[in-house]
Amino acid sequence: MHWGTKSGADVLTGDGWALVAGTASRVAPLARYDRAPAELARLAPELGKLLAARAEPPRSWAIRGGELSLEKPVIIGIVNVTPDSFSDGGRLPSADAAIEHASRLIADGCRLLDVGGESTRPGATPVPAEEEIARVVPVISGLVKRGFGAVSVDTRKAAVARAALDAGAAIVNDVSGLHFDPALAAVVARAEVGLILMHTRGTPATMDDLAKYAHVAPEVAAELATTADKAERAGIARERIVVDPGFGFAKTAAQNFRLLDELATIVALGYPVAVGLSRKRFLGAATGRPVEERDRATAVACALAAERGARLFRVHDVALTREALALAGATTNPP
Ligand code: PMM
Repeated sequence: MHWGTKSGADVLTGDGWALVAGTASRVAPLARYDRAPAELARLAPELGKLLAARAEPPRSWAIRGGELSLEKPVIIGIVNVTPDSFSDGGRLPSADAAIEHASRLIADGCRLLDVGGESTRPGATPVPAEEEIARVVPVISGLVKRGFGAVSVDTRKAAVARAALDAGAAIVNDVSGLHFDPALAAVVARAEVGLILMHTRGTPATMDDLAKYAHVAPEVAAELATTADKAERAGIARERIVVDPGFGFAKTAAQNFRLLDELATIVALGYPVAVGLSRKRFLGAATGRPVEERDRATAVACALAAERGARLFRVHDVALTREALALAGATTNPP
């Protein structure tokens, strides 16, 4: 009753039940774990799904120099130039090898290339900014020079983002969700580029101990909403922001599956949603497959995420994912 008065919704209560009526924007706070009254917190995931089903997700994403259409799913091809990434570390030792690999990803149908020079797997050792710049800049400028389409830089650091943007990157993909480097938001705001804000807690060294949630999807949604507010207050336009729930980051296998199932709660925030499911450990927990044999599970997981409203898919195997997404799309929108 008290919540209803405060939010402007109409509430009718009886013995053990309540009827709440109001516009979607008035009722939406109930889908937010941090806003709903404690007794109603368990409603949040269901309400999030309901609201997401009726939400109009953004149809395009403002990146550097234009818009990326989100009418069709966007596959982001992974180009890791790290000697120690958990799934493909050390496979791309030189800039030429990375560019060659990227050309195959483009041929397979990805619309964006994500170049990363620092592994963020649990317990990974941090890389100094100069080293990270030396790894990613030659690759980014090579890709831009060849006209391979939009390139994003996977970094938590303002100095690396600045160097990558100078080399022609159109998007910054920050796995720390603006928590690691306080100077990063201003770099993105000034350059007027796209931004992916991923959810995590702590750092790669501490995140596994922070995987504690009462309700994972609404809590991740609430934390992402706070991060996106912070980005907007720093001068980054709302149309430039994509959110990502951060599969495998500060989440147990069970929490990752619950989050995937309840992804609509994240979609309900109103930003385009990206997912990074590729080869992650929780896929192995369900399939028993080692990391190098998880591309099929990745493709299936992407189709499930697409059904729940995700629009961008960061993967290693572009061809398989493209096929899975084509099937998911045809199921809701027959060709
Ligand atoms: N995962 C990894 C790295 N960067 N970026 C986004 N936006 N989302 C993710 O889930 C994500 C990411 C770790 O995976 P990798 O070592 O295979 O690149």
